[in-house]
Amino acid sequence: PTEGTISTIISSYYDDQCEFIRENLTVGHLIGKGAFGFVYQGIAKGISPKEKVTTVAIKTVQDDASPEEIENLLKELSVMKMVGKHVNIISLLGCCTKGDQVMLIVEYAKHGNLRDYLRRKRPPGHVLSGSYEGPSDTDSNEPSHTINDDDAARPLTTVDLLLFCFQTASGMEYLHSKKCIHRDLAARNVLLAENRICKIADFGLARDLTQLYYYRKQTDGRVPVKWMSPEALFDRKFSTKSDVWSYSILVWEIMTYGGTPYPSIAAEKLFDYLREGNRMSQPINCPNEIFHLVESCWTFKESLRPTFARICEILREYIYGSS
Ligand code: ACK
Repeated sequence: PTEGTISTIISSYYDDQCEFIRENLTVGHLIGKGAFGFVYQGIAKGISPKEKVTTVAIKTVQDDASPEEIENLLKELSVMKMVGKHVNIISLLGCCTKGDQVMLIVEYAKHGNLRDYLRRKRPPGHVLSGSYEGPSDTDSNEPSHTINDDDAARPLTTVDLLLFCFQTASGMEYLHSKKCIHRDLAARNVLLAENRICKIADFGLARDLTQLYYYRKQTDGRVPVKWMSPEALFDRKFSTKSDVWSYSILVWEIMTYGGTPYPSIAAEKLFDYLREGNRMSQPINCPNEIFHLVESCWTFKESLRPTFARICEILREYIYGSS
């Protein structure tokens, strides 16, 4: 790959409307890294009309990234632009494509990912529904996100958990209305912003789900297959309905304060396990009505699963009452 190839790719994505002046962006500390690249915290001057400076998250790729990796980041940028803004999704604030490095500037979520947040907030002595997977990996570490929030000290109630379910469903309803399928909905891909607002992240990522690595156990013990519907798992058929299945696993994660799904089932046994009709059990604090909803979302036959519009309706009624 030559310099020329890369700059041609970048310039084909150039959009004046979205471009942010590089000099007004200060890149701060690293908050996340993965196969995709790096996420930094940063400060952007004048990016929002509401304030002089805004704390932002900056997504970028390694210095030695391949043209393909750069293009994936630019594709993510296009999807984010196409999707637009909703309170329950991480929105795009701008991008820098002019300099030597492509950077996506997105909303900053101060509490980090929902899974680790729930684990940090797990009430002492909380009994997991047969899914205890050892001490949570963040228990002894201070999170890299600053938590001196309004509400950080307050324990989570069942209503808070149900609000997380509702907010993520609202974000997904919006995403689907924009013809975007997530394909990797899980608590690790939901971020928590100020005032405990859930925001769906990484919906624009290009994912090669046909790759074998996706089926292998990840180094941190998470097995992505456990969020995948049977038809996604075996026919690579991703749709709004496979997102609904993943959502049922997400709700289960929320109600168990970040429990690990099917801890005793090996990834390669999962399909048979599900086909035989086995599912996870009802978390202790999960109300019956909500568990019925979860069960409808993990119906084997995809056409019988509800839409996110219907899920939102049910949750809204349960949380706020029908009036
Ligand atoms: O809990 P975390 O630090 O929160 O772990 C992940 C990590 O980067 C890899 O995705 C963090 N992260 C990603 N995007 C954002 C964002 N927009 N705001 C705050 N943290 C983010 C995430």
